[in-house]
Amino acid sequence: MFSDRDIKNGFVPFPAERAEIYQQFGCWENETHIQLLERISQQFGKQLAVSQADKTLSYQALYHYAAKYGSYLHKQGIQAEDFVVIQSPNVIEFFIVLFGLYYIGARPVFCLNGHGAYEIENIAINSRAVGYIKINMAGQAAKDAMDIALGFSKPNFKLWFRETLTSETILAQSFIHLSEDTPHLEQFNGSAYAVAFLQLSGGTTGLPKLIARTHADYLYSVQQSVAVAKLNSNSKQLIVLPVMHNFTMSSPGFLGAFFVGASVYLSTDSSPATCFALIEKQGIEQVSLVPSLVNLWINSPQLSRFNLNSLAVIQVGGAKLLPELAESINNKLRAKLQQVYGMAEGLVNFTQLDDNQQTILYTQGKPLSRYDEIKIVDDMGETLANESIGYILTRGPYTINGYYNSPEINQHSFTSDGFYITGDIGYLDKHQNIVVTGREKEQINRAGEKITPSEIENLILGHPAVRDVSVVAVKDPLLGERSKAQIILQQDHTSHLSLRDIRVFLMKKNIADYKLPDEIELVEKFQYTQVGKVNRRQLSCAAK
Ligand code: OOB
Repeated sequence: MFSDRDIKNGFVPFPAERAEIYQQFGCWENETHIQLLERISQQFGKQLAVSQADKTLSYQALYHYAAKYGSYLHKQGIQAEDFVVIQSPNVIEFFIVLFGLYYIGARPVFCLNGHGAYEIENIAINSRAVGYIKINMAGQAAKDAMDIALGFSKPNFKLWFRETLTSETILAQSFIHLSEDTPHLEQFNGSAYAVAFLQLSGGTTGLPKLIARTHADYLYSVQQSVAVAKLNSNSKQLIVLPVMHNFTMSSPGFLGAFFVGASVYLSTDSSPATCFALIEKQGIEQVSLVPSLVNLWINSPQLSRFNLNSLAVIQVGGAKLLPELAESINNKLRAKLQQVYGMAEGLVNFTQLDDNQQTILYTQGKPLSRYDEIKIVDDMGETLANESIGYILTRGPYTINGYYNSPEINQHSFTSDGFYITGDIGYLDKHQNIVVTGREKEQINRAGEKITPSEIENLILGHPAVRDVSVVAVKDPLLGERSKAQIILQQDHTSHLSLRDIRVFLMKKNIADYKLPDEIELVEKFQYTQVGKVNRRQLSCAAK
């Protein structure tokens, strides 16, 4: 069922006995992403698929352009099963590139738009990508292309196809050119059980881990999300979170909208003024937000200036939503809240739209699929009774069974019977709703964007004034959490080290902005003693 080549390259398949059950119960459809778009474009051809600023694409046009762009990529040498890193803001061209890749059976590797050359290079090497496509807002191209080029000059880096496109180039130039010159290629109809794309895990140690999802398992999660979010072909969805995040893509996300022929409206900026104007103008009904954005929106003076009556449902996820903030969605935005607790690794939970208020405000709901298994365990791995707090483990028809090409990490990220150890802490209430109460994994959740402290610590250790560093989460009223670097200076280092010094030092490494510490503190010893936290600088000296 699963491809031998994928497995050889590092994909961990579902174990046969569970795969058989999921298949028997009809979880996995035999449809790939491009076949989904093809089917929907036949059914809803003229319907608006996606719109951004003054640009629009009907389903028919999106499919048509995807075929064109796919043919162009093929002409450039990109083949079926090749991995291609893509990076894009929330612009309409992203959809053409995405489905262009799917059209020829190539596999996108999704990066966040904020990722710098440091992350992109590592991700490209780890995924063995053969191409990198960056889509920019108009006017940004030259600067970003140069940033990336800096990182790409490493000798072991063999990326051979690179393209930086501005919004203008794709639609206005490429396609006029393409429609005349490029031979039209047949759509690649590969297996639904093949790896469809790679996504990034928030990560717990070092660099982000790669998550390989198949068409069948991912589209199953989309189909279930559509049902629980009650989307239909008349729905109008606003996308304001980064378009390549798993939440935005599939819970229910734009794939959910596409699944039923609904219309997607993109916003390149998340400010209340821009988004409220779009909601009012287009009659938006559904949007997904992280808690920090809810906070920003409900406290905005702009709120009273717009008519947001069309807004029916707001999904909130990515980080813990506090009950007071949850309540304001109903009171101030006059929309129904649907809490979403999910992860790129798979498992997604939703509160139901008709749940009682208590459940909607205080829980993260139930898993998407009746075949999802959730276990709450103690330190010994023993399953706990309902309402007891413990580690959240899961397995099911759309949760990965191992990170891509990471056998060592997999040994401690999964139990021997195939449960993924989420690193989250919580409990199941008496109605089987999950409540996330905390986190055990080494991670900072900054407005829904995940930071791995050790990744930043390792970079900061490279600063000559730093003897040791510990990056920790600090509670923040707006972001939920912000990052703080506690730094012990070298003994002979008397000069002051400022936040700016550290940020400038890190910026030169081309890392994503959201990973830059929000504050620093110079300390004699670490304030928070964490289990297993050691002075790695000393260790590495001792090892020499
Ligand atoms: C989503 O996915 P990721 O992969 O960026 O992050 C997953 C982690 C979870 O393990 C948990 O620590 C945290 O983000 N998280 C939440 C949460 N939703 C995610 N923590 C508390 N409450 C929530 N509602 O963030 C993601 C993927 C799909 C749908 C929604 C979110």
